[in-house]
Amino acid sequence: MPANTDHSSTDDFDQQRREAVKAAPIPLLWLFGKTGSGKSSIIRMLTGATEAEIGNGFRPQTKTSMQFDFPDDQTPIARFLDTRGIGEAGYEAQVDLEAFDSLAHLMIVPVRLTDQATDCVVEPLRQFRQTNPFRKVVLALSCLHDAYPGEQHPTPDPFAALKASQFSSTKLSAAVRENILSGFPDDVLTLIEGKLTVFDGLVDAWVPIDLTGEQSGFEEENFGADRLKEQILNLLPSAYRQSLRQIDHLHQSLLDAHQKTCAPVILAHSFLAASAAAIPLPWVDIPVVLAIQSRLAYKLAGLNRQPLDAPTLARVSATIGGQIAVQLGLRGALKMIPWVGMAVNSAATFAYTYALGWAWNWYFTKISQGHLPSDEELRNVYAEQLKQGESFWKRSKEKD
Ligand SMILES: Nc1nc2c(ncn2[C@@H]2O[C@H](COP(=O)(O)OP(=O)(O)OP(=O)(O)O)[C@@H](O)[C@H]2O)c(=O)[nH]1
Ligand SMILES: [Mg+2]
Repeated sequence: MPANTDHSSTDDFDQQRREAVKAAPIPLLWLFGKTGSGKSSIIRMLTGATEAEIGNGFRPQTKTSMQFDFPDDQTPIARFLDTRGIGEAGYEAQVDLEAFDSLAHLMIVPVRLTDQATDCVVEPLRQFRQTNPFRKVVLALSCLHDAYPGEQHPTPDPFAALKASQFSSTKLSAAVRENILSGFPDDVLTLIEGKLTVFDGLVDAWVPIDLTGEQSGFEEENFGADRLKEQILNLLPSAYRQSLRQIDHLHQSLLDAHQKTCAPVILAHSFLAASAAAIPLPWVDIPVVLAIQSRLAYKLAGLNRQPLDAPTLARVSATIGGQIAVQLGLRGALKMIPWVGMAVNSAATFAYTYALGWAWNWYFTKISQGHLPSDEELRNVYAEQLKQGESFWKRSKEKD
């Protein structure tokens, strides 16, 4: 087979990758809240990324806003806008609005329950709402503990008895106060009602949260996290839900810290490969999918602190993917390979990339333990993960 690498220069691939990212349904969540309101904590809770990863990943957008792409900006599955300087001199909401209005799919507005100086959030929000009444907004009433310092949350969580629709109303009925939320002190409920009144007409749902984090001494360190996720999924345009759902699903099923680091990387590449395969443009074709897959292999090598050379890449990929030519230069030859028909299908490309990623990850783990996996072992791991990838994709599609 001819290996004409000139077709697959890095520039060429990068251009195609950028187009694939543009076409992929990657949710962009706009966090709009004062400093210390809990924006970064919400990003951490939703993605499982560490504080350092989030801090290092921010890229400046406007004068007062930054974007964080998860797991990275090359192959993102979710994007977050973090607005800073709200309530400070010189903050210009109009500038952010112009920059993000057409991009953001959902706004999350964290407000500390006990914060009484909320005009600086309410006024820009009113303006955003007038300009774009269709984009949904979630009010996250954060830091509940500020209202009952040092005490645990009531158990069982009284909010769990509220229906999802009751979080879309900005009124707490007397019946809800007395029958459902009576475990909270009266003044806490009054604070909540106060906030709901202030944000009446400006938000589509509200969620009480308290993301105290580990080592805080609280029994429930992520109070309300699931409710917030549920509201975000409810309010996001449906095309954008899938990737967020997948992050969560993965995190729930992975206990091992190393796997948790690799999982978003595998997921993001699988997602992007699936998007690239779905783009109905002649230039985003199989080599992009292959390039994304080999980039994934290199990325996983890095995360596992293992070297990866071209012969190993070729050997392992050929073993686990059947008779696949992985060299990026085989653009012409690839058209003749039987599985091409399969690879242009998004669902199959997702599962295929997902399985490849986990098989690579398993391979590097074994190598680091001093064991060179046999072809058969690799094929078994790959086959098992292929099934997982298929059901993963199916499950997250079914919920829509
Ligand atoms: N108890 C409690 N603490 C929280 C909550 N959310 C955030 N915090 C804490 O409040 C502090 C600020 O939270 P961040 O998430 O960094 O706030 P931010 O909005 O990103 O702030 P800036 O980056 O300064 O704009 C941190 O020490 C958090 O641990 C919450 O819901 N409950
Ligand atoms: Mg922050």
